[in-house]
Amino acid sequence: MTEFDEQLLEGMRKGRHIVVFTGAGASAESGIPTFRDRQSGLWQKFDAAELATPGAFRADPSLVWGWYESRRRAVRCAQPNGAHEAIAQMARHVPRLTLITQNVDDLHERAGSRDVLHLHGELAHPYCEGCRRRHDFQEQTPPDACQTGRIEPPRCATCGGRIRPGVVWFGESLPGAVWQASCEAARQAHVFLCIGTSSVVQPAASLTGLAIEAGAMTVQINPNPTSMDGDVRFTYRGPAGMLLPQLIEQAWPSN
Ligand code: BJW
Ligand code: ZN
Repeated sequence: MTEFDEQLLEGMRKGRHIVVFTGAGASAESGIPTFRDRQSGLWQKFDAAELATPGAFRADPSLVWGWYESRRRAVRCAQPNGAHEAIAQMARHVPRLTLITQNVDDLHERAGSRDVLHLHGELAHPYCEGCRRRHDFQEQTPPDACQTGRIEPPRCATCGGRIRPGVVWFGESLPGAVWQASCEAARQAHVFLCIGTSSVVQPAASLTGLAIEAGAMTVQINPNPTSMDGDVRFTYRGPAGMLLPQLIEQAWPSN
């Protein structure tokens, strides 16, 4: 059992606005691989330049679409873990909670969080390259999670353009309104929690700096060192699915 600092617990009880900023580590205990973990990270096995850039999709659409489909299917088969559930629960204890995620899965929503700010898009919401209309999957039965390999991307029902994954690739801008709302929330946060992110991808990682500048109490939960170790006030080393429920229980004991 981790004992959280009393100053933090007090800050959470009194804070009128808590911002939670999550990365791939928040979904790791649901079986969704992170990007940069040494043994299991996606970028250990796959080349980001061949899969997660606009140029990669132009060069080999079926390779890229197939890879994102296999990840979307894996997410559909996964379940939210204790971290997602604790964050949804935290929202019930505070006047205002803003959840900002870099994750492209929907596990926060499936745990009960609402109005999640998805900085890097969503696997479930691909859109047309031509007219940018959202593409809806017509799935009668759960897709086969084991199917991998190349899949030809579907075509847009309106303009015939190619449908692309609904995520933000390297070199692309973040969705403007989501980014603006995230910066505003970070600047107004009383407590800012970074959960399961290596904090190396910009501009997302700069949100923590905005919160620090604005005087927020900053906290990090991660089993490994991160680039923010010297900057945040409280760091707790361990898996978020285990530590976040303990944090909630210590901040707002149930009995
Ligand atoms: C646990 C755990 C457990 C494990 N519990 N924790 C040089 C300097 C600065 C910037 C750049 C640069 N060169 C290029 C850039 C820009 C680039 C960038 O930042 N690159 C860096 C890698 C250097 N950024 C961009 O391109 C962004 N756009 C942009 O800047 O636009 C302006 C521009 C325009 C034109 C040209 C150039 C710039 C867009 C970034 C988009 C990121 N996209 C991805 C892929 C999304 C689609 C997909 O899913 O495939 O987003 S990359 C990937 O990284 C994904 C993630 O959201 C993102 C962040 O990763 P995250 O979540 O932190 O995961 P990990 O794996 O890094 O960390 C997991 C953590 O969990 C670890 O710390 C573990 O320890 C921990 N953990 N188990 C708790 N149980
Ligand atoms: Zn279209």
